[in-house]
Amino acid sequence: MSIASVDVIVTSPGRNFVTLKVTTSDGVVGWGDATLNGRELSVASYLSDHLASMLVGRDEDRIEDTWQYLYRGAYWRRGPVTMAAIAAVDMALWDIKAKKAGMPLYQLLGGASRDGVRVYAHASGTDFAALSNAIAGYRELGFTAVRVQTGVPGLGQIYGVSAAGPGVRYDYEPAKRSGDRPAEEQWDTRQYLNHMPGVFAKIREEFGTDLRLLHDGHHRMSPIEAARFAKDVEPYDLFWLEDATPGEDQTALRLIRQHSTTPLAIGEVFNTVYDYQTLITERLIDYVRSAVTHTGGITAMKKLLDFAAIYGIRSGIHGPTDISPVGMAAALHLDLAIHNFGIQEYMPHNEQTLEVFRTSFTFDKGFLHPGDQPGLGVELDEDAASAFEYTKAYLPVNRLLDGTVHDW
Ligand code: KDG
Ligand code: MG
Repeated sequence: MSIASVDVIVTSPGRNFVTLKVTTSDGVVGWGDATLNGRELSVASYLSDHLASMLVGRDEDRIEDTWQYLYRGAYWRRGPVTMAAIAAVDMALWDIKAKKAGMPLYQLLGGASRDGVRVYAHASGTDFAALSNAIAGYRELGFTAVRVQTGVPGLGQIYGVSAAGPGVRYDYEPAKRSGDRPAEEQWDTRQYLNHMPGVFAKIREEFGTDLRLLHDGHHRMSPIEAARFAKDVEPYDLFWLEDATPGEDQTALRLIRQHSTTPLAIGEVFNTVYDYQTLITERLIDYVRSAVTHTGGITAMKKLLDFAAIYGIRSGIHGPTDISPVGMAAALHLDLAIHNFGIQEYMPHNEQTLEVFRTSFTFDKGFLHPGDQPGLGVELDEDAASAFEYTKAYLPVNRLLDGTVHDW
């Protein structure tokens, strides 16, 4: 058998998604997620203008060989566009292989290492009352872990805080349909550093010590600011502090480590194992945050997580709404199978998205399971997808109060 056709489907059920459909000569269909938030069409073009013709006629079972063919064969390596495109092909081929085997993908990855995948929800609020309300709501739903983000006095709308007001299943969608340019937000690290530790103190007072608390710094602190923050929040026992500093500078994490025992997570903007080389071998992080969708797919992610395992570093796979249900399924199968699982991010998709992507995930008391359908367990409904046209959307740009562009 061989690959008969390769199609790229762009749909926007509330937000944009790029999905790859690979069909074999005897009609088996595999799906892959190629969504790159705010730059979707670049990956769609990479796939349809460059990779599709290279894939037709290849043996769909040769997953490793196809990965190397696309990665080494391009000469130009790495980067989010290339690695999202390779990831989509890789996911689709694993979906096909598992469907042909009649097994859920996690069985081909070694079988389940646990009964379910602990997930964390996004709790946020513009002020403490709204945040506390969101945390309480997630606890009632059974979540055992929440990421907390809150407004900072003096700043307007900031990263990670729902504008929708108090609520549990709030929709926080950072990509804005803002016409031809990104929306702009304001930032001041000093006000943030002075405000946040008190918020964690109040959360621990109100909710006790059981709840796992996570927080995302979203690349905004300098190394020394991040070291101070990590030290200041130590008494509140964070599960992790994510993206404390910008992702390019691996050695920045050394400085944070020298000053604090707050566990560190990084990697959602990384796209290969090489971005982690120093971080893993020097044990500068505790959790790998890559998305399967942006890191070359299941093949590459499994190798990355096995490498991390040698150093006692665990997984914390990226799972925001800009990872489609196909990418989320790939994460869940890996989470279930690997030994060094840490936690999985879970931002539920909206109803329109779930009409387009039919999933078989189940949620029970804070744990997700990918289901036991053969393959990834997600099917895209092409008729439903065609009702939602691509709509340009951008992640915001951040500026300091004096107008200087800052990391968002
Ligand atoms: O596309 C960017 C978002 O996925 C990102 O801002 C979300 O930081 C994020 C997270 O931790 O989910
Ligand atoms: Mg993040």
